Amino acid sequence: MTLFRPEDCLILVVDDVKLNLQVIANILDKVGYEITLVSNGYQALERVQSARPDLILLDLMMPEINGLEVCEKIQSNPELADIPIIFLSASQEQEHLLQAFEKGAVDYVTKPFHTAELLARVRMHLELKYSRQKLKKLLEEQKELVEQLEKLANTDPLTGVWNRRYLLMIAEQEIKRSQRYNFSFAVLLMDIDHFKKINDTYGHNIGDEVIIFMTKTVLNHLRQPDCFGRFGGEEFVVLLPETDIDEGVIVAERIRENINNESIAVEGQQVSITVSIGVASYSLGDKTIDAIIQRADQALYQAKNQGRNRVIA
Ligand code: GH3
Ligand code: MG
Ligand code: MG
Ligand code: MG
Repeated sequence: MTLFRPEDCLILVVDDVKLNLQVIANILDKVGYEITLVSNGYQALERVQSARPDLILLDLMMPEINGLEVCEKIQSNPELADIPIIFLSASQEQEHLLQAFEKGAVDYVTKPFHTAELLARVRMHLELKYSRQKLKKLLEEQKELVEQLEKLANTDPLTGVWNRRYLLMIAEQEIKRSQRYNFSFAVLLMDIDHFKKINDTYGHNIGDEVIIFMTKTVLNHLRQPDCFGRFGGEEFVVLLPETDIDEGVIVAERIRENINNESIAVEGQQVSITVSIGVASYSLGDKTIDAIIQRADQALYQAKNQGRNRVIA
């Protein structure tokens, strides 16, 4: 399987000897590669930036700055570092070869070279480069897919807020954090008052819209670390990290008041809802979230019993 066509590949050739440039250019041209030529290290650095070649054939011994320095400079730029550099050098010295690889070269070919061998090496390094790019793209796509799946698994489709699964997972994490650092954290359990009446009066679809509207109101009045989600039906939960029960009551009261004050236009009339909220907080000895939710549920039950549209801790 070929990953590239030679005419789509630009090869930069760097050599201070004009004849060398011509010979190499001829060889590459016959195969169909695109070529760009420069005759010193400074030009090479400029050309790499402006032309972004797919591969570089780099002479080692050049006046002013030599190939090793050029290679090092290119490699130190993250935007250019994935361009494969093949040294083409008259030097047979082991030390030069080792330095070239140390500076980040992918290969080292000595002059005079065999045409077929040079072309085979160029081809192999281009193939490796394109495989790396393909793999990188696949990994990015996979990462995106995983993120999408995670979002799907953790959010409520109607409102876009977190779902019960996610809320419980975060709550368990908060319990561990609270145990370790001796923090407190508050849980608000919120239920829309007489919601059946909204459904009975306006229909289930309008009921859905009212739920969506309500979640937006709540989101507008929460802090960034707070975790708000749908626990089920028209019941919602807010997790407040590093928050004690008194502060939790203040937040709950603010949410209750904001929902009470706002209304949504439905079929030409303003519909407003109220919520009741039960507040509980983590206390030493709580091993799972169930115990805290249970206390919040009892508080919510009392809020309903005492006339609704209120907060009870
Ligand atoms: P209370 O004040 O005691 O909470 O009265 P309520 O009428 O709200 O009673 P309850 O909480 O028991 O009932 C909730 C109703 O909410 C029943 C159910 O049909 C409705 N409901 C639950 N989920 C949805 C939903 O996703 N969309 C709509 N439109 N209605 C829902
Ligand atoms: Mg030279
Ligand atoms: Mg209700
Ligand atoms: Mg309910």
